Amino acid sequence: MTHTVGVLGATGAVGQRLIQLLDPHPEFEIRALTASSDSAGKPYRKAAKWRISTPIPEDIAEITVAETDPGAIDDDIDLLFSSLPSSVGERVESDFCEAGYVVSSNSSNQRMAEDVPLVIPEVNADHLGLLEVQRDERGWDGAMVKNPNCSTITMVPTLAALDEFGLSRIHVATLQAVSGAGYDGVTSMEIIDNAIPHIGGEEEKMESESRKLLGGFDGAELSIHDATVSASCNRIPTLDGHLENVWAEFEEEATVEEAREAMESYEGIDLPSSPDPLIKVFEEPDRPQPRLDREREDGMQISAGGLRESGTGLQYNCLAHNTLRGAAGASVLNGELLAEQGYL
Ligand code: 2RA
Repeated sequence: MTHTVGVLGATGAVGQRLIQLLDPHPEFEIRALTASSDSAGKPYRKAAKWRISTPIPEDIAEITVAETDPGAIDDDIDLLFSSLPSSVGERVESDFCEAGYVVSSNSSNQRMAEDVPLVIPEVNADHLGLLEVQRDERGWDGAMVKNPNCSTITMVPTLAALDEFGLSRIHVATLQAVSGAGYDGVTSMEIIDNAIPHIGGEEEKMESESRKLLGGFDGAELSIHDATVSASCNRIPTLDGHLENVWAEFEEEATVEEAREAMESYEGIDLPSSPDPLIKVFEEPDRPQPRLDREREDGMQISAGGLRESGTGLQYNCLAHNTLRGAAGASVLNGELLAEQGYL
């Protein structure tokens, strides 16, 4: 069955990636695009400064961009994907849900709200049950599901695989690509020969979102995971792909071999955009690397490697394509989960 979908914030970097992933898509058909009022009223080909290497799909190029307002789009849209800047999303996403739309959002606003499911389908698909609580509490006809920040998505599936040993303490240092900050082309050259520490609130996002994603859901309430998470986030001159160094400590002993086996055998989910396997584990200690490994499984696979004993736990590195798996692809997967579970 095909569902009609729209993209809120369709001219931005993640909005463009959403269009790339949704046209074509086996379950979804794009019918509406919105952007800021400067773009509204223009055909998409004129409104967007298209940065993706393949051309704008022909059927998308002529769609007239609407204002990001529930009154400006058709009400027969089954699902809206949102890649709005957080401050705009904070203001308007709830209006769309109140007006009856189901929203799968990459925007960071409300990710930690108690009645908003923050979901990576392969990790905590059951948290979608929180939508019943959301409906009762907010009185919405629509619904809102969020995916986490790209740096969080890169690490959490590997931690979910290792949680059978009882995660107790996690430290992580990130090396994040410039596309995560919206740098492109010539502007990204500004960071050559440099690295920028402490990049705008990423640390707090990783620390809080990871514990929510790994927490339990009893059908009515979420519990946050007990592990402590401590993050340091850095921007480096890579175009796409976030690489992360993780140190994990456990309640039970976990050997390198057991950890590798747990990651390799961690089950994915059967959705159109989910990779198989979810986690690729490299034997070579110098893999994964962004340029070599970010496009695996259409940019949707998580890679890990360099597993070794360190201090009182294990150390390893992980990688994901930040605008595909970490943003647009994450929202699309959540949309596929909503469809599969009958929310559309
Ligand atoms: C980044 N926060 O800085 C972005 C991605 N969501 O990489």
